[in-house]
Amino acid sequence: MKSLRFSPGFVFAILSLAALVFSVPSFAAEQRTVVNLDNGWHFKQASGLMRVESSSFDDADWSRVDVPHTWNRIGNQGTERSPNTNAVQGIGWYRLHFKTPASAAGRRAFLQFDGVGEIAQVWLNGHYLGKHEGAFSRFRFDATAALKQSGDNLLVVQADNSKPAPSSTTENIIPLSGDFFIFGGIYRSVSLILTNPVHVDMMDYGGPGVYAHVIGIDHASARVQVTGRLVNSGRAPKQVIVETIIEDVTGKTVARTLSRPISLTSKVDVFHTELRVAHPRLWQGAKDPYLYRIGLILRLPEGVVLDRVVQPLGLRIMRFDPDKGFFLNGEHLFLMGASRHQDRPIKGWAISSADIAQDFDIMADMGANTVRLAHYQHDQEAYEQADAHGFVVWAEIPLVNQVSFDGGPPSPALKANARQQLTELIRQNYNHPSIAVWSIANEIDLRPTQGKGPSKPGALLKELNLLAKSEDPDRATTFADCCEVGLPPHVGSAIANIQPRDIIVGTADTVGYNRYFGWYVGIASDFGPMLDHAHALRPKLPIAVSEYGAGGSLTQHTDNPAGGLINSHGRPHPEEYEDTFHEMSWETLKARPYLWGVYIWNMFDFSSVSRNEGDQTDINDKGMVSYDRKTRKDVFYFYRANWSSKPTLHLVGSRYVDRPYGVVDIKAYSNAAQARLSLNGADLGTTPCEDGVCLWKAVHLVSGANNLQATANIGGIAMSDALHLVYSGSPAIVRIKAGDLTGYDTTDGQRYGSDNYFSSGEPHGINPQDTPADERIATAAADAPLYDSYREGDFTYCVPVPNGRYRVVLKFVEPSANAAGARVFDVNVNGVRTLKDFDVFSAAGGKLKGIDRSFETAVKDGTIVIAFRASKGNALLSALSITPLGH
Ligand code: GCB
Repeated sequence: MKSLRFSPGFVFAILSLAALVFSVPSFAAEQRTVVNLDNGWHFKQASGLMRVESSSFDDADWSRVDVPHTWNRIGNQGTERSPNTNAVQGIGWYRLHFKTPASAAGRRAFLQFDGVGEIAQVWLNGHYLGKHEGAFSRFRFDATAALKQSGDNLLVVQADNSKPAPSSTTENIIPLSGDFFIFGGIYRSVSLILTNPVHVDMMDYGGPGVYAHVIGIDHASARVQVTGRLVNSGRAPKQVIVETIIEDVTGKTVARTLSRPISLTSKVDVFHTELRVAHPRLWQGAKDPYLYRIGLILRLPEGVVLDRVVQPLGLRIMRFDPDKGFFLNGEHLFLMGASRHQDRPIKGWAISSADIAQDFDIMADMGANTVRLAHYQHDQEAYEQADAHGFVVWAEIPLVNQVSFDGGPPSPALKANARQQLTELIRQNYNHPSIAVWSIANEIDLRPTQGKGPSKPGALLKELNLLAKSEDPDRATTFADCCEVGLPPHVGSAIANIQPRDIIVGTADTVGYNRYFGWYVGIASDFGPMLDHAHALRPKLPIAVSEYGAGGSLTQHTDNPAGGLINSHGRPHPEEYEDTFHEMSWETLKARPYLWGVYIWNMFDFSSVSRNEGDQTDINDKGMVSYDRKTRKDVFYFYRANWSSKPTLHLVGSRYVDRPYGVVDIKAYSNAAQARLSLNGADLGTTPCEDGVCLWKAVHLVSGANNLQATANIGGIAMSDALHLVYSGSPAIVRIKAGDLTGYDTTDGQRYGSDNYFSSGEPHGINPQDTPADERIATAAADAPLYDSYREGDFTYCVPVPNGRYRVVLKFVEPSANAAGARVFDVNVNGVRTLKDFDVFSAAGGKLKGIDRSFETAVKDGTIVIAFRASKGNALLSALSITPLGH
């Protein structure tokens, strides 16, 4: 027997194995017994408690809880933190009394924890069983000696999610930081597993002890190599026979090996065998996620079954090509999907199987064929869902943002913890066919980019890459880079020379780029050139886009996403901005065949205590779907229209009911060739749908209720969708707040809509974004907020209004010039020069003073055209108001 080079996977409770058909009688009492320990815990969130593990400790006043459980509660609707928030990071205690099962005599006992945030220390009947550091992986303790032969047992767990800081308990546990909350508590299931003294290894980094590896597939057969770690905890060597079976989905045995009697000694023995599946049906992703099951059965030569472990088996070959992308079983597959975090409102990480299944159903419905399970190991059920749905998975460890607090190399203890968490990830998930890549880090080059000093992750990344390759030589490695030097224009280019700084792209087999052009940096059109540059720089490196995204709030809206500056780290986050961002980004990404995959950040809004954004608090709102999974944002349907073959027709903007403007563009996301629109029953005609978008321009709303209905025939299926809008304005009154994304209601009740009907110019604010409220400069004007944004440059407004005579009022403020003459421009209204050589500074009598100019004009062709042309500096405008004369 050789030692095991690679491993893990996942253990099925023996209780679920009834479907296996064996040639010998099975003796259930000799196999595994799994006792669920989820219910009836006592809990207290407290530090400084003494002797909690003792049976005499009084927990009468503690709360009664069941696990999965967390004490934290993060993230709420609204712009203030909810009083129900619990962001306390520290210690929580759990105590459980349970009875020794009758079948325990003479057997080994293991306590299994599927996930505890973040450090777990465990005592059974006062005996210290040990500590596990890391919030995401399954772990086990051998509890045989501590378990009572009969009667009542006391299990005590201390969970510690202290915030990582120098000298904290978590100072050497990854992640040291990250844009997600580390929930404290026993947030996944707990069980007691009883085995025969001769059993498949339970102590292999939480792995299943049975690892199947596809070594070759052709049309005639698939060869599967199986490694089993076999343990004999008894004193004397034991003769066993190892049977391995592959079953198809109906439970029929399609391959089988039976060993000669093997003598198991008291240590771990590693067993290898090879099976051949004739005429294999491949695991083909979403097209045909066909799963076999592989079972390893340990029995005595006379037939008594001692142990069985069953694992999923998918026969598939995955490959990455730097120019052509990803190949599954020899066929090209463009991986399109999103990242998923595991939390939900109120429950935090303590989610249910149904929650996990729902997440995968939602992703499948969007048409995704891949998922990045970010930024850490998810529940086993997530990987099972991926196997079953046919999602290709990016799996990763939580090595996020930094490897040390001071920017230096990681400590030996942190390195050891990263190695442990990577080994656990790989061993526990080795058998999932859906997993394509092991990711060893995320944005580990962020610190220098944020100006927080140097970054030295290089040596650790190399080490982790080697570890992943030695654990699993067949799977590719990757990591998500945020800030590689030398890819202009991008995050970090301005401080690219901060040294010492490790160059890390190229360390793993592939790389993913996390880039947010048009959100945190630059504009959406920077994305393509950046990717092309990266590809040219390293032509042999397969690259993906591991993150791109924009916030989208359900209650904040804009009439024109180009109308104002987005405040990426603040408020508002109009939903329509997220739509446009993704329309533009997807156009760029789909045109780059060398990318092996693209991952939207993120599938679901998720909690993060550093976020006060959009209309929520402590939530990152870049999801396609809301935090509670109840609302699919409009952008979800954009991707569904582009990614899924399911008929899709979705009118955009249903949450933006009360509209300020009477003339609007109506948009639907659809995979129809064309769609028809009606308004209050009147036909508005058909429009072609291109790249998933159907657009009806300049639809005239009526006063009051506007019931829009879109219809389309998609592959013979009649589809329709409705949109209800309200327009309570008058078509002859148009008020626009220039340079602003959401508009403003004046103190006397006039509604200025968000910037609209313009071409050219750039939006600006008087105050830089994120200026604290008490530091914001106000304009000296009657209604100052109306003047706090502006459009600047040479630009034109074409405002639709009914024919007639109008008063036009233009509102200005000089935001920056300190003297007259720096900014001089003309304004033409419907071809008539209305302002000549206008200088706001002079007219207003200084900087930051509001000044209005008012004119009359006549409209004969349904539009007022107002053109701004500068002769010195840039023209600008803060707001405009159009009202009919005599109004
Ligand atoms: C990133 C990080 C991710 C953040 C995301 C964001 O690059 O990898 O953890 O949540 O950006 O939304 O800023």
